[in-house]
Order: sequence, then C-alpha cells, then structure tokens
Amino acid sequence: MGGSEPGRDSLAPRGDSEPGRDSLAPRGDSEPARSGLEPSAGPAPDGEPSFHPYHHPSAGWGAAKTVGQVFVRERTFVNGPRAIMRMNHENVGFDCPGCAWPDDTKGLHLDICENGIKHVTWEMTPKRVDRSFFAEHSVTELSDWSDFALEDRGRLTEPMVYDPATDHYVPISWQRAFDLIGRTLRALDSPDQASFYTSGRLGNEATFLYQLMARELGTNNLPDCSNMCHEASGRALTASLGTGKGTVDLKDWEATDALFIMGVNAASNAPRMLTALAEAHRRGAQIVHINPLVEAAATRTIVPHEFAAMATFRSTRTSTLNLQPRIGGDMALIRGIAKAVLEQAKTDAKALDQEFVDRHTTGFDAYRSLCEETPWELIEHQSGLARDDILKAARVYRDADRSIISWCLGISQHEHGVDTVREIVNLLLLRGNLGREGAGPCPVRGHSNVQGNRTCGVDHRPAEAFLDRLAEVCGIDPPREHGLDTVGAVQAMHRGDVKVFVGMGGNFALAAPDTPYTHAALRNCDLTVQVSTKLNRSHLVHGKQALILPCLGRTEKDHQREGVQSTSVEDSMSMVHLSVGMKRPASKHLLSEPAIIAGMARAALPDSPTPWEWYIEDYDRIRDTMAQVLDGFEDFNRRVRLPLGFRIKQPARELVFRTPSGHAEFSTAPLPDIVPAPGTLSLGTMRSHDQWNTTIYSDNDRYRGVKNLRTLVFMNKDDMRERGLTEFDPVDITSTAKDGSQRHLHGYLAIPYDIPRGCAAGYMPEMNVLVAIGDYSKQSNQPIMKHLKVTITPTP
Ligand SMILES: Nc1nc2c(c(=O)[nH]1)N[C@H]1C(S)=C(S)[C@@H](COP(=O)(O)OP(=O)(O)OC[C@H]3O[C@@H](n4cnc5c(=O)[nH]c(N)nc54)[C@H](O)[C@@H]3O)O[C@H]1N2
Ligand SMILES: Nc1nc2c(c(=O)[nH]1)N[C@H]1C(S)=C(S)[C@@H](COP(=O)(O)OP(=O)(O)OC[C@H]3O[C@@H](n4cnc5c(=O)[nH]c(N)nc54)[C@H](O)[C@@H]3O)O[C@H]1N2
Ligand SMILES: [Mo]
Repeated sequence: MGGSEPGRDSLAPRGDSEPGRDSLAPRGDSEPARSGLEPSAGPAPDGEPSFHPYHHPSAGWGAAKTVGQVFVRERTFVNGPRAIMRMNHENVGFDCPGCAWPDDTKGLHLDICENGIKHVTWEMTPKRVDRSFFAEHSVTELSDWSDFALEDRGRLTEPMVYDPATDHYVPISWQRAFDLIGRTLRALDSPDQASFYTSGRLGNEATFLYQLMARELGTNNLPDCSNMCHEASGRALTASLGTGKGTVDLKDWEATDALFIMGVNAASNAPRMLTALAEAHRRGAQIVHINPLVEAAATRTIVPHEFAAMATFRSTRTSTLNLQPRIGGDMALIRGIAKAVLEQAKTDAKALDQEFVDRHTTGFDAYRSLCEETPWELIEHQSGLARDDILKAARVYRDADRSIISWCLGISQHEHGVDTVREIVNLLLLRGNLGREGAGPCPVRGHSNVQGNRTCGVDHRPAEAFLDRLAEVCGIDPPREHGLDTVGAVQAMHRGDVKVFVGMGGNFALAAPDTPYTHAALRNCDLTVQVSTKLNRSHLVHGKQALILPCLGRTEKDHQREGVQSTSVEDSMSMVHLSVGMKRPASKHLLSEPAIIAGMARAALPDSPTPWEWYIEDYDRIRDTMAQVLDGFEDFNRRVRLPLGFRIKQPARELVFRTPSGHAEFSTAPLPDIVPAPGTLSLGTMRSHDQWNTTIYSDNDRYRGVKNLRTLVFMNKDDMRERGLTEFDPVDITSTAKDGSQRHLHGYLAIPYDIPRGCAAGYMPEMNVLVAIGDYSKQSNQPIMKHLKVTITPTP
C-alpha cells in the first residue's frame, strides 16, 4: 500500500473558500490527477478507478480475503488473530470498538465481522507517531498529507503541544498539559466559553466523569456525535413513547415475523446484522429493505462464522422485498402503508389492534383522518414508489403478527427526520407492535458506545431529574440552561463565543458539516485539545494553542493503582457489559481516558469536591457513584459482571410511557415536499465499505463494485444521459443551501448506479464541503447530510 508518503492531497477544500494552510497543497503537481480534481481522504489508489456492479453474497470469502490483507498491512499477523479471538467475549475480552450492534446472546465464539477486524487491527498497528516524527514534519507540511496518510502513520505515543514559533508539535509532560488546560479554562469569562465534544467510542465510566467535569465547571456544552446521527431518533422516540431508545433486543429479532430495514447499509456498517437477517430468512420471516440503493445486505450473505457455508460458498437470502424510495421519501411510504392498513381495517377488524390503540395510545383518530386525507397520488409522488409496491409492503406488515422496524442514518439525517421516525412509531402502534416479543422500533446506533454516552450524561439538553440526582450525589451545582450541540458549538466558535474546544476522541474537523467553516471555527479558538489514538485532521486544524493527548485504545490493558481496570459500554439494544483490554499499550506514556479527564478536571477545578484521583485508582468507585445517579444502574458493579452484562429497562417496552399523556402518542405531521426541483438532484452522503467515518482504509467500496475511487458520485443513468454524461465523466457538483449560498466540488467522476431518478450519492467526509452549516433540521438540529440540493454538470 502506498499513501503514507507526504505530498498527498489533503481533503481540505482549496483556494477560493479558505486561504488557510490546508489549501497550500499544490494539488496535482506531485502526481497526475488520480480520480477527480478534488482531493480525497483516501490513500493513493493502487491502480485505475474501476466500477463493476457487485453480484456476490455479502461477507464470505471477499471479507475473509480483506481480513488477511489487513493483518498483513498492519503487520499484526500474530497479534491480530489472537486479539480477534478475545473480542466480544463475555466479560473476558474487549468490546469491539466498531459498531454498536449487540453481541450474540448465545455467547457465540466468533461473533466478529470483517469491518470489526479492520477496526481492531487499525488500533493494534505496530507503527508509531513519536516525537521524532513531529520534529521531522511541520504542521504546515502535514496539512498536505491525505487523511489516510495521517492515520496510517500509526499510534500517537506522548502528549504534544503546538509551538507556533517553529510550526511543529513538541513534547510536553502530562502535568504541564493539564496545567495549560486548567489555566485556560479558569481564565474564561464564563464556563460556556468552553465546549466538550464526545465521539461515541468513549466508555461509560469516562463518559460519566467527562460530563461531571463539564457540569462542575458550569456548562452543558456537550456536543457529541449523536448530534450528527441519531438525535432525530432520540427526539422522536421520546415524544412518541417517552424513551429515547429502541425497545427491542436480539431475542426479538429472533422471534419476529417481519423486519423492515430502512436507510442502513448493514453489510458495511453493522455487518453482524447479516447473521440476524440470514437467520430470520431461514425461519421464514419476511424482510423488507427500504433504501434508494439496493445495498449488499438486501441480497444474499454467507454468514461469517458458518465455516461449512464458507467452504461450500453457500449463501442465504437476506431479503424478501426491496423498495427503492427517493431520497427523503420514507415518510410518505410509511404513511402509505398506514393508509393501506387503515383501509383494510374497514372490512377486516384484524388489520388493526384496536384494543392496543384504545388502551395505550392517544391521538389515533386524528392520525386516521390524516391518513385518509392524504391522497395516494401525493404518497406516490413523494415516496417515488408506485401504489402497488407500497401495497406489497403493507401486505407484509398486515400479515405479520410481530414486526420490527429498524433504521439508521438514511432516516435520521434529514430535515424531517423526527417526523419520519414518529411516523414509523405510528405505524407500529396501529398493530400493537410494541411491548411484546418480536415487535418494536429499533434504531441501529453508530459508534460502539454512542448510546452509552447519552445514558451516562453526555447530553446538551439534560433532564432536570438527572441534574437533580447529579447535584445530590456528587455535591455539585450543575447549570440548568441547555448547552450547545455540534452545530451550535461550531457556530459559537466561529463567532468567537466559544474559545476552548476539547475533543474526547473523534475527528471533529472532518466529521462536522461545512468543512471550511468548521475549520475556521476551530482555528478561531484559544485552545483546542484532542484526545486521540491516531493522528488526524483535527490535530492540524487547531486553535491558537493546541494539545494532542494520546490515550489507550480499547484493546489495551489499563493498569491503575488497584490493578487492571475494565470499562463498560452499552450497545444499540441497551445491553451494558464490560470491556477489558488485553494488549500491552502502544506506548508507556499513554494514559487512559478516565485518567486524562481526571487530570484536566483537577487542573481546572483545584477545589473540586470530586475525588478525581481516587476514582482513577479503581473504576469500581466510579461505577458506585454512577449507580446512584443513573436510572437503571442499580447494583452496577455486580450486574455488569454477569455473563453478557445487563439490560437497561426500557419503560416503553413494559408499556409504561413517560409522555405528557402517559400514553404512546400518535403524531400528525404533514408530509413534507421532498421532490427535487426540475434540474436539481437530491444528494446523500454516506460511507464506503472500507472506511470508519473519517478513517479511510482504502479507496475501494467492494459491495458497490468500486475500486480505487472515492471522489465519485453515483447517479441514475437517465439523469446522466440528460446531462450528456457517461461513466467516469468528470462533473462539478454545486449545493445550494437554504440561505441561497452555494458550495462546490469539482471533477468528481459520475458512476451510473441503480438509484431512483433525481437522486445521487457520494462519500462522507469529503462531501461535507457541500453541507452548509446553516442546513440543519429544525426538528433535531441535525445537519442535513442525506439530502443536499445539488446541481451536477459536466466539468468544463
Ligand atoms: N464499517 C463501518 N461501520 C460503521 C461506520 C463506518 O463508518 N464504517 N460508522 C458507524 C456510525 S458512527 C454510524 S452512525 C453507522 C452509520 O450506518 P449507515 O446509516 O448505514 O451509514 P451510511 O453509510 O451513511 O449509509 C446510509 C444508508 O442510508 C441510505 N439512504 C440514504 N438516503 C436515504 C433515504 O432518504 N431513505 C432511505 N430509506 N435510505 C437512505 C443509503 O443508501 C445508505 O445505505 O454505522 C456505524 N458503523
Ligand atoms: N457528510 C456526512 N458527515 C458525517 C456523517 C455522514 O453520514 N455524512 N456521519 C456523522 C456521524 S453519524 C458521525 S458518528 C460522525 C463521526 O465523527 P467522529 O466520531 O468525530 O469521527 P471518527 O471518524 O469516528 O473519529 C476517528 C478518530 O477517533 C480517534 N480514536 C479512535 N479510537 C479512539 C479511542 O479509543 N479513544 C479516543 N479518544 N480516540 C479514538 C482516532 O484518533 C481517529 O482519528 O461523523 C458525522 N459526519
Ligand atoms: Mo454515527
């Protein structure tokens, strides 16, 4: 693999938008244009871009081959497989740092997937970024490297501080780093001039300490990656059901009659779902995939741990019906299914669970009227689907005794994400698909502990009851006014209202919308602090003062005074369990995340009543405090050590609704008009198979048939023809924001793809250049990353 050499293109946009140092890259001088004119986050391509639609089952040998290549590339051929055997094992191993899909309840011994393995080996690499590396490369020079090249240099080894005189990062002791943070925070006019970001990898114990530190300082400025993924789901479920989470678990997946899988690329982003889909298909469950793209999980799979199937190439179907709505058309589709169910209920009482509706819900009559009043023509036009196809899905739903509806970013990252998730709940309520085995709503969360972060207090809109308990147990006086979320924090930094940014993991500079704007915002800070495992863009786009604080990864042993420590995580289905690292740390100078937080907190709050140092000696002590503050964490230390851990009770699962009415509440939002204006397209940004958010493993996207190319745009062939485009023609993409401002990408290559007319798709994080900071949903404040309004024209 090439790509680690300097001089690669940086992702950061060039020239016109921002004169910062990202744009110094003399793009294309050192190398001939690879794919397009715009830089990509990926490595140098191995060869020419190619596109051949993929017709094989997902997982299987393609995945096995990639895993072998990953071990070789990361030079972890001995340690890699050994670590994998310890992953996702009941309480003796570490939790896969990849996605939030739950572990197999039967304690399956190879409950792993290709992308989880990539993720673990990425962290386990023997390559190191040490002080000599930083002495050799200035920040200006590193800014020209690709994002792949930055992370590919390996693990960070010691704390570093930016030296403006030389433009290099130089070593700093942990204590001096903490002192700098403490001094800067104490000098602020108000604690609200600081913001504390969390990426969803952070364990529960560290999360609890992190929010405690922020609130003790006096701010609720706790933006997190949930603000960009499932904020809409949380808001919708809270409004409808009085809980911010899904209500189903894996046992429900095993018992359900019908699965509706909406807006998720499971084969790449939650690959262990493939096992559940294959199993469901084998026992005759119906599986309906709803996605503008027919993703790999919507065809066939070879179940990863079934060796006989691997040997004989025997695949299992994972779909019984695929529907391809237009981008943003899901709400209309769900409305159509509900309308069909209600129409049938006029002659067939069994179509509707009237008893459930009467007993447990409010607002049914208004919702029924709304469905009746919504004409089929509108539903067809807005969903982009023919009535007959919608009726097929309605039939599946009506014939199933138990249904689960599952979704991810294809539903949430929209202007109307909250309304759409509420519409999903409406549909479930009609047939009493809640509070019983095999039925309910099931958002698929992203990062491995993103759900646990919220549960343990990272929330810019904390509930009063939670703050009361925190105040009482921890003896602090937490602020009551809501804090800033991701978009709010970027805007506040841009204005100069927030002067300190702390990132607990993640890569904010690339993950957040409107890349040039976000970069300007970060540069405007007095101090940026990034707690990270690997070098990334957020270290190079920094404040006037900047720190890189390297931490232990999840695979690594965490030694503290009272012995080796474990941390806990919560998966997508509310299971909380322990994770214990087993590898020797990448460097002896690394600290654990809880220890880094405690160090920052003590420096910023010298008189704090919180026993920060004592907590770090033994994380059981943190858990004892958490047990007193958090709902559902009673007896935390004992229960988290049970095989498989414990499940946090979901009141809605027990048909207890903490809503104003005490019932599940139907919603009656009008259908939005999401059809693109003539000449424009709706563009969604998404992940390739070979990336983890801003971490790019290669320029390939196996299941979509793409090799050596990230600067691409998937288009309907008729939309291409209309623009005089053929495969691989370079195009310019212009997005128009709500405020009329425009953003551009040049020289992306057009790929004809099976996607509805009027729709287009390409990769994040590169396409964040097109997402205007002001284009967030009014319902959730989530950036609208799945529905950009764009024009696409041939590059002149
Ligand atoms: N390997 C790997 N795993 C990951 C991640 C990763 O980067 N790599 N990221 C993790 C994180 S943080 C998250 S949040 C999740 C993200 O998991 P996904 O939600 O699968 O993420 P995306 O790649 O953005 O894919 C969005 C899917 O929604 C579809 N879609 C787009 N617009 C619409 C629409 O309007 N309607 C419908 N019905 N579908 C639509 C797209 O075609 C695509 O299949 O994955 C997690 N798991
Ligand atoms: N256009 C567009 N933008 C998007 C999205 C989209 O679909 N479209 N998706 C959004 C979503 S859902 C999300 S979740 C965000 C992702 O946003 P983030 O969570 O901010 O980004 P990641 O790429 O997951 O972060 C990768 C970095 O995490 C650090 N890291 C890895 N492991 C650890 C660890 O154990 N501890 C610590 N402290 N650091 C670690 C490494 O340094 C690595 O460089 O992106 C969002 N941005
Ligand atoms: Mo996410």
